[in-house]
Order: sequence, then C-alpha cells, then structure tokens
Amino acid sequence: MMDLTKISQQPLMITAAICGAEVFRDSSPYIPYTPEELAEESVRCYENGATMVHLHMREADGKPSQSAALFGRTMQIIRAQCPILIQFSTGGAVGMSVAERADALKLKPDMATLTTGSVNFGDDVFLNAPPMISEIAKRMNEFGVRPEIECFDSGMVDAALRLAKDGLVQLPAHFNFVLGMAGGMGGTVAHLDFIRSLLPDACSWSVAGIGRFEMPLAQHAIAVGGHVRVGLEDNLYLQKGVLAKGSYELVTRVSQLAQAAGRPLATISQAREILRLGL
Ligand code: KMH
Ligand code: ZN
Repeated sequence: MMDLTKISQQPLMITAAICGAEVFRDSSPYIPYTPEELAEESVRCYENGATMVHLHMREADGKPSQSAALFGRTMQIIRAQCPILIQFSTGGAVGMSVAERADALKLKPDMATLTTGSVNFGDDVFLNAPPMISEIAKRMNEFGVRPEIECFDSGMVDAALRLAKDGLVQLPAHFNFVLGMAGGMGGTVAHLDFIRSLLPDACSWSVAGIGRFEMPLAQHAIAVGGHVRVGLEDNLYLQKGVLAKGSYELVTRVSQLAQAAGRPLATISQAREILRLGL
C-alpha cells in the first residue's frame, strides 16, 4: 500500500488527452487520427510520464467517430507496446447519440468518461440529459468499466452524487474537472479550489485546464495533491505561439513541474490503486 500521508509525495497521475473530437489538422498538424498514430502518440506519452491515455477516435480524414472497431484496433496496438491505462471517451462529439457514444464500452477499457450534465460547448450544446447519463452509467456497470466523472461545472459534481445515491455510480470515484472552456466553469485556481471542495472524502480528482489555463491549473493540482490531464484535446500550445509537437511535450512539461515540486510520477500499479481499478 502507498503511504499517502504527505500530500506533496503522493504519486501524480498524468492523463494524456491526445486528440479529442473538436480539433483538426488545420489548427495543428500534430493531432493523431488513425489507430496507428493514436497508439504511437500514446506510447510517447507513456514514455514521458503519462499513466493513462484518454481516447477519441477519428476516421482517416479526421471526422470524429466512436467506432468500436477503431477503438479496438487502437487499444490492441497500444497494449502490444506499453501498459498505459486506456480510457475511452463516452462524450464523443457534440450531437452523437447515446448508443453511438457507449457502443465501444463492450471492449472493456480500463476506464471511460461519464459527463454528468449538459454544457454549452462553443456555439453548440454538449447534451447530457439525465436519462442519457443514466443510460451510459448503466452500460458502464454492465461491462464493469470504472467511470472517470467528467465535470465541466460544479453542478455536475452534485449530479454525480445523486447518481451514487441511485446506485448508478460507486463512491469513492475518480473525477476530472474540465475548467476554462467557454460555456463551462472558469479556469482559475479559485474555480478549481471550489469544485474540488465539493468531493466526498476519498474521491480522487484530476484537472484539465483548457487552453491557457492548462499549465497554471496543472501546477496548482500538483501542489495540492490532485492529478493532471493535458494534451492536444485541451490545448495545442507549449507556449504562446508555439504549437506542441504532440501531447507528449505537454506531458513532459507536467513531469518536469512534478519533479520540481517533489511529487513522484505514479507507476501503472500505483495508478490502478488510486483509481480502484483492481490489480
Ligand atoms: N468532445 C466533447 C463534446 C469526453 O471525452 O467524455 C465531449 C468530451 C468529453 O470530450
Ligand atoms: Zn474527451
């Protein structure tokens, strides 16, 4: 068992969100699309300190997809090369049906996201009406896939706790706070401190700061004992005007911040323990 008595020494989990569904090669040529590219980037992220990869799928031309065949092929190539934990998105892209979003859960990835509310998303709405959320949660339970509860706003924590009362989510759970997206909760340290204060004891959390909020929130999470998600899904830039050549460069930056703060990086087995995935 890990000794978690000293926050500053708790192993840090870094999740790499390597492609998302809303960023394309006209914004950055470094976004992976094919299973081979996604796997190659996942391995690079693992080699630079990531413990988990958050996956969306793309067709060859970059169109967002939730194809179980693509997820399966990508997972197979990754697993042949490295032990990084694999998390599927069930958010997919704006406008996808629940059936489409949840289909690949049958492949039993290590984890999958579960967004517990709707949020404005650019000019669109990322729709997660209560019956949709319950349906995805049920499918996750059916296949024994642990959720990462994805919160774009603080009310989504409350919604997750209601799901737990209804027996659809098991506590303690792991949460990811996506902060700083236009339409969602802001991306300051005060926003993060508020939303994390809502979690019941023993829940773990990570933060994904969008755009310019990515590294300041990562730095704060490292300091207060949280975990971090970075990657091209959330932010394309290593610094102002300089594109990251892949999510691995952002992972490397977080690894360096962790080292400077005295937080060791989690091994895969430590991450499994923190996330209650079973060994
Ligand atoms: N692409 C967004 C609409 C998730 O991965 O679970 C939803 C999203 C959340 O990215
Ligand atoms: Zn995502």
